[in-house]
Amino acid sequence: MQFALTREISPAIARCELTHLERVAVDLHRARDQHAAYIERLHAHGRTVIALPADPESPDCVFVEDVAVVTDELAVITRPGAPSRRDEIVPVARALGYFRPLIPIVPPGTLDGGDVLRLGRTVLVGLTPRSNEHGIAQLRAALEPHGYSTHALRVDGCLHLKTAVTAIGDHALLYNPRWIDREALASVSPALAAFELVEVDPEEPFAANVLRLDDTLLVPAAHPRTRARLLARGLTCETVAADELAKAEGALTCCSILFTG
Ligand code: CIR
Repeated sequence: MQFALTREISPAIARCELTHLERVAVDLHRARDQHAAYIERLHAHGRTVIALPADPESPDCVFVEDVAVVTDELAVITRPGAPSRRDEIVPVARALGYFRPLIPIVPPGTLDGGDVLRLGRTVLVGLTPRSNEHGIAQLRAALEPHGYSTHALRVDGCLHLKTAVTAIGDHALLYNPRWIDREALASVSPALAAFELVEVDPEEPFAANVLRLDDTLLVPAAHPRTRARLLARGLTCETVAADELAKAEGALTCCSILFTG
C-alpha cells in the first residue's frame, strides 16, 4: 500500500519561520482549501492519506516533510534546524513508528527533510542553515548499511535543497541554476552526471519544487512557464494552487511524506 502522511495547517501559521521572504498575511481559509485540494490529488493517485491534526503551538507543522526521511528500510526522525519546529517530530514519529524502525538525529546534528532528495540509492542533502555537517553525517550513517550513498551539496539563496531541485523522472531533475550549481550536481557521481537537468523558467525561481506521483508531476499553478517546459518534454503535469502556503516558504513536497507500507 502507498501512504502519504500529512498534517493539517496550524491556526498559528502567521507566526511561521521565514528566511528569504517578507512576511505577508496567509489567508488561513484559502490555505486550508488549497491544502485539501492537494490531499485530494494524493488520494486520486492512490495514496492512503494519514492526516495528523495540527498543533496550535507549531506554526509550521503542515510542512511534515521536514521532520522525517523515510526509506523502505527505516525512518530517520530529524532534528529541525529551526528550534521552533522541534516539537513537530513527536506525532510524526509516533505515526511512522507503526511502519518503520525509527532513528533520531541527535544534537549537535540538525537536519530538515526538505534538504534531502533521494534518487534511488543516491541521497543528496543540502548543506544549509537548517541541515549541518553533523546531521548529514548521522543520516549517512543510518542509510549506509542499507546501500545508500549520501552526498552533501551547498545550496545558496533559498531555504532547502528541494527548493532548488527535485526529480521529474528516474534520470531527470528540475532545478534552479541560481540556487544550486549544475557542475556540483553533475559531479556527485557518474550516474548523476548522466541525468537530464532541466532548468526552471528564470521568471519562476520557486518552480523547481514539484511533487512526483508515479508518472505524474504535481506542479504549482503559479509557474506556468516551467510547466510548459515540462509538457514540452512529454511529461504529464497536474496543477494545484499552492500560493497561500508559498507565503510561508512552503512548496509541494513539504506537505507530505510518501512511503510504502
Ligand atoms: C520553515 O521555514 O521552516 C517553514 N516556514 C517552511 C518549510 C518548508 N518546508 C520545505 O520546504 N520542506
